Order: sequence, then structure tokens, then C-alpha cells
Amino acid sequence: MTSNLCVIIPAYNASKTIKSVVKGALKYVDRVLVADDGSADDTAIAASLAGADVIKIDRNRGKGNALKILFKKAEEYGYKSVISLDADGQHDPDDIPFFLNDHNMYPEDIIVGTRMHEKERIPRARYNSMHIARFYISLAANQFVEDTQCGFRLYPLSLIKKICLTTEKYVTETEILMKAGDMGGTIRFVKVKTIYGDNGSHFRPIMDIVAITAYVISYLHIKWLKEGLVSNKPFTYSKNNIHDLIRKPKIIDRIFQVITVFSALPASVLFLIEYTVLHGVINNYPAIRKLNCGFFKITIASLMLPILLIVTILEKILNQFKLEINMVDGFMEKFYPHIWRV
Ligand SMILES: Nc1nc2c(ncn2[C@@H]2O[C@H](COP(=O)(O)OP(=O)(O)OP(=O)(O)O)[C@@H](O)[C@H]2O)c(=O)[nH]1
Ligand SMILES: [Mg+2]
Repeated sequence: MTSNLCVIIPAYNASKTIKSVVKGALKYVDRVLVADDGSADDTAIAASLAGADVIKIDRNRGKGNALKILFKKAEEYGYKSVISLDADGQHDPDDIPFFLNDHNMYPEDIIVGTRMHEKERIPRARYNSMHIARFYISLAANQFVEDTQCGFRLYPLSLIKKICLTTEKYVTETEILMKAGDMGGTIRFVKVKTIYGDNGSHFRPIMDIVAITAYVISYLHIKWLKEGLVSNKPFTYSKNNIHDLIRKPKIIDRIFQVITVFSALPASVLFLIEYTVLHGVINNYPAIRKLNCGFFKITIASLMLPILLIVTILEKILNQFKLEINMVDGFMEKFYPHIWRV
């Protein structure tokens, strides 16, 4: 039992599963904090009966907001680190010891549960979107991020305090990984069980993926503008620098995200020119060079995104006609490979 670490659970309408998650976690830590995010069911009562400390949020404001509240509460209690778990039973608390083990060796690093080794257990559309996401999120985080979307993680609170969290809902967990990595932090991985049950998802496949994509693209724009024009600066994030300032007025943030999404393709060509031409003068884009990637691959990957969409639709249509052709997997391996696993 460890006393400088607690478990945090953002929960929304999870009365069916929260009890076993809390009880399972209490085998390994002495405190479990649950944020009940305006649930319409008995999540708060079930969590409390199972032994958790429950923080009630009046109305539903999403996972990101709940995580911010939980980080703050854990810090008030004096904890140095937290392990976050989903409330819907998709994470097995019996995997917690893997995190504790690595945390003892690397107390300053974020540790993320990965499910990518169990491809066949993840719904295909979900796996494919995670595969593409990690291509770009790894570029932002300056390192290969194996599973970018798993909510089973260990966060040192000292690291969280160095980050200003400006996003909401499901984007926040991506924001943490990118900023932590882009600040010089290391992200580690432990294999966890992949559980896809029927306990209801709140993840909206289109809206939430669009929100994550828009944030990642807009983040990379700032990062690459900075990295391209200065010499030897692989890390572009520090608290309250331009990455945060541009997002403080919500309206500016929204406009910036829309502009960067629509200008992403021409911009990636511009970055490629900057990468090629300026490199002889200054050692720019050191993070990308370290990843052994090269801007050419990135530009091609970005230009291929609309084609990937067409291939996916085509594959779906062919499958409707009982033609079991798999074009998407090969396409993804080719254009979004694990180039930085060096
Ligand atoms: N506090 C809070 N937590 C949420 C909210 N939505 C989801 N969560 C938490 O985030 C976890 C993951 O959300 P899900 O909707 O299951 O998303 P996911 O696991 O990424 O997606 P699936 O694999 O489709 O289940 C849930 O188990 C909850 O613990 C919310 O609105 N507020
Ligand atoms: Mg889930």
C-alpha cells in the first residue's frame, strides 16, 4: 500500500460499474477520489458506499474538467502522484501494480497504459483513428507515444502543475501528453488489459475526434513555427507561453483552431520548404530530426489524409457488396508508420 499516491476517477452515469472499480483500486491505494460529474443516476452513492471520497459537480462538464478538479483535490490532500482510471470498467484495477512498479523506478515520468498490442480486441475504426492520432501526437510530444487515448495513467502532480490546461472533455488527456513531452518530459508505457464491454460510451466518434484533431493541428502549427525559425530548440512548451496565451480568450482559440485546420495542407508544404531551405543556415526542427522522421514523410502523411478518407469510404461500400477487401490497414502502415521507434 502506497501513501503518497491516490487513485482518481472521473465518473459520469457509471452507477453499474463504479463500485467494483473503486473496490478494486482500494486494494492498492488508501484513497480513491471520484468526481461525479452531474450524473443522472446513483454514481455518487455507489462510489461512496464502495469507499471512495466523492466530489460532486453540479452539472455535467466533461472528463477534462473533472480531471482538473481531481488533480487539485489530490494535491490538497498532499499526494505527490495520482493514477487515473475510467469509471466504466474498461480498466482493470489489478493492473495498478505495473504502474507502481515503473513509478518507483521513474518517479518523474508520466506512465500511460497501452492497449495497442491487442489490436484485435479494439474496434477497428477506433484502432485506426488511434493509429493516425499517435502519428501526430508523437510529433508534438517529441517521442513515440504508443497509446494516446488510454485514460489509465499515472501522473506525477509536480509535472501537472507545470502545465496550464486550456482544453475540455476528451481533449485534455491529449493536451497533457503533448505539453509534457514538448516540455522535455518522458512518457512511459505499461501494457494493460483491453476491455471493450457494453457499459455505454460517452465518446462521440465524430465531435470528439474533430475536437482532438483541431487541437493537435493548431498545437503543431505553433510548435513548428517556433521550431522552424530558431536553432536547436526541440521543446516549445512552457507554462503560459504562446501555446497557452493564444487560447486564453476562448473566441480567439476557436478562430485559431478553425484557421489552422483549413490551412493545414498548404501550411505543411510551407513547413517542408522551411525545413529544407533553412536547415543549412540554422539547425531547425531538432525534435523531428531526432525522431528520424523528416518533414517529407509528414507532408505526405498530411496530404494523404483526404485520400485515406476516400479509401475508407470505398472499402465500406465494397464490403456492403460482400467484397471483403482491406485497403485501409496497408495504407495506414505505409503512410503513418512507427518511424520514430528507433
Ligand atoms: N467526469 C466525467 N467523466 C466522464 C465523462 N464522460 C466520460 N467520463 C469518464 O471517462 C471515461 C471514459 O469515457 P468513455 O465515454 O467511456 O470513453 P472511452 O473509454 O474513451 O471510449 P469507449 O472505448 O467508447 O468507452 C468514463 O469511464 C468516465 O470515467 C463526463 O462527461 N464527465
Ligand atoms: Mg469507455
